[in-house]
Amino acid sequence: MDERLWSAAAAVLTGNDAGGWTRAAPQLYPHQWSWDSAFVAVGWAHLSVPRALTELRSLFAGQWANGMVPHIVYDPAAPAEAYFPDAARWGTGVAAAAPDRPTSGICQPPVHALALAHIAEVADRARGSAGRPGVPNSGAAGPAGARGDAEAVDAALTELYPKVLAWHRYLATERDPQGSGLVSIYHPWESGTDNSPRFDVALARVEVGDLPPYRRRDTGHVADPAQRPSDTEYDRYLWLVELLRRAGYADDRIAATHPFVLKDVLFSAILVAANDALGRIAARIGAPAADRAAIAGWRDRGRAAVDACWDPRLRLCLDQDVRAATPVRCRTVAGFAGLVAGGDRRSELVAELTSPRFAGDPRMRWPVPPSTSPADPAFRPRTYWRGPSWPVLGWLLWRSLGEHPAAAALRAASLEQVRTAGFAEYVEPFTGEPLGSPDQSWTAAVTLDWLAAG
Ligand code: 2M8
Repeated sequence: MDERLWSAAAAVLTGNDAGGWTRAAPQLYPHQWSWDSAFVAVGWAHLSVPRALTELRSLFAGQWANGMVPHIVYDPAAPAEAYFPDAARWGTGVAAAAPDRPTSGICQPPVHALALAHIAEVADRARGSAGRPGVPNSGAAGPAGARGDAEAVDAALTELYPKVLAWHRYLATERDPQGSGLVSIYHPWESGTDNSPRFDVALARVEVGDLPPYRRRDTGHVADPAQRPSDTEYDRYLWLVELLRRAGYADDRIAATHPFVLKDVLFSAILVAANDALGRIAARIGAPAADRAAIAGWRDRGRAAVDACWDPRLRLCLDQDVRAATPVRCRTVAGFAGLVAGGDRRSELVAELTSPRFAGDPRMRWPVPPSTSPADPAFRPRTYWRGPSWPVLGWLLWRSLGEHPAAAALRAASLEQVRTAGFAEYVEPFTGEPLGSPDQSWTAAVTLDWLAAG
């Protein structure tokens, strides 16, 4: 165990702890982001199981009545100018929204059930090894009670399970009215991979109308504004927000009229893995058979649909652009959706992941997957989701690889990367330069999990 790295990662989570929830990053992202908070809970589990559960509880306090978990739960105590778009810009005072929590009006990939199942596993393991020195969260590593006793964990699973189920049901129905197994997104921010080239064609079709004026805040928090999305992209992002707001965040209206609708293959794959995890939780707490059948049905339907997005030429799974009725042909990390969903393409996808088009590019400082392949014409090594590597996505792929030998190599390379680049939001893949925000919570969280797996 690398004690120094462990303590440094723990210090990032503690430093970003706002009391029951964790800022995604200290300056750039001063609120609670949905999928960040799930990854963060994975890390917290190794420090304190109760704190990890609180992270998810506080996020789900912002859940909407229709089941949607909003992508940002705002800190009402943070000044409005801390982040743009601020809560007011979303105009989410609609019937479905949580009454007492300011939130955004869109969502992000559903990592939460994975986090919840992970917390329960860490708690089970820690109880099995209680007090063994050097075993994270074994009683030796955390404050008294940090392991979470069995009854408290089961009570938390029982409390959170219906909320997670409602969230998955929302995605499987409102976001997939066709029953295709693939989730529709209405905004690149919903993918979590905001300005990935995956969205270039669909975003270019968006004609910006009478957009209320705004001032960006993000570019002031990074060393070089060129590391962030462009102003043209931002105008379109804000225009999409405006259209969603004007549609009252009503999914049926949006599905019929919104100019940007994509079947997001990575989001859909994460939902498959999350349904797998939710199925395990449902069995553990003795949930009704009808729930368990629905969860298994969503999982199987999603897995088959992700598999059908396979493109034999690019050797990746592709998003589907609903408005253009075409697959989105580009090489990005989202193409490994089939690994995350656990379908039949595993060996082909591992071969592609480790090929010179991705982690095996000999120019890479460490063999970790870049967000966009250097073989893609849109690749930019320093620009946000267009090339840099994101440790958190490396973690998602690592976790999906299970016992495959490629997993150990990816873990080792990722740990080398954080040892050198620190807990950066993203990393220039060739030079290893840390980019974006320092002390990004989810980078620290996945580091804890990688270390605990050693
Ligand atoms: C980034 O997204 C936000 C908008 O949601 C932004 O750029 O302002 C993305 O990397 C997203 O995936 C992440 O959840 C968020 C906070 O880390 O930052």
